[in-house]
Amino acid sequence: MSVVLYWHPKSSALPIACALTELGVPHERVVVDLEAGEQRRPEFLALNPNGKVPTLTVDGAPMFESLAIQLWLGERYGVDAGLWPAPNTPERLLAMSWCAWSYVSYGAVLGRAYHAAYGDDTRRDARQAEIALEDMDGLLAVLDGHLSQRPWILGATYSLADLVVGSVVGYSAFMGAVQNHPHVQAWCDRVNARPSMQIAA
Ligand SMILES: N[C@@H](CCC(=O)N[C@@H](CS)C(=O)NCC(=O)O)C(=O)O
Repeated sequence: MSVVLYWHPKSSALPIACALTELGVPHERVVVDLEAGEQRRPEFLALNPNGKVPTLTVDGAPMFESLAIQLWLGERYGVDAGLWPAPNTPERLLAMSWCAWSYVSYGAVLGRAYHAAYGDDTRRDARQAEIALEDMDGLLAVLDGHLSQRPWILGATYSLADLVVGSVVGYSAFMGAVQNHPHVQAWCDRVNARPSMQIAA
């Protein structure tokens, strides 16, 4: 199976490169120069009409959206690698739930907070940034409660769910909400210490 990751090391494609590494998937990485606008070239738009990285091709067939790619990697390679739960197990349900939580629920609030705090003049809004940070804090409190009962998202052992959720939550740490949640902070540190997370950004 030929797997190609179209990425840029300083982008949301980085966690996909980390997951491919963690799972030991042989793959090729093609840098898309976002500053030069390579993502808008017709040959790239034919793979991903959104013009974004990450984009993955599998035997030439494209897929996009980080969450979809991560879930597919878990299913295709993670079960064999012992890093993703088998189908039809309670752990699989939990893994999918937390991964969606990170990209969809937490990701939406993180996006709001980011644009309100650091966006261009048309989007920056101190009050909205404050509200979004409070919302992030509320979601992190839920994750903190979960991690106060177990060391990893699925329980006793590390899994791809930790890499996925940890990438999204870890990215948001610079905004200042993570360190208020000691279990989340300690877990982020453990996730980030994995050799697979050391790909240069
Ligand atoms: N929801 C998408 C977001 C992808 C995304 O926004 N990628 C950015 C890099 S972090 C990008 O390619 N931007 C190029 C552009 O918008 O021109 C995912 O998770 O895959």
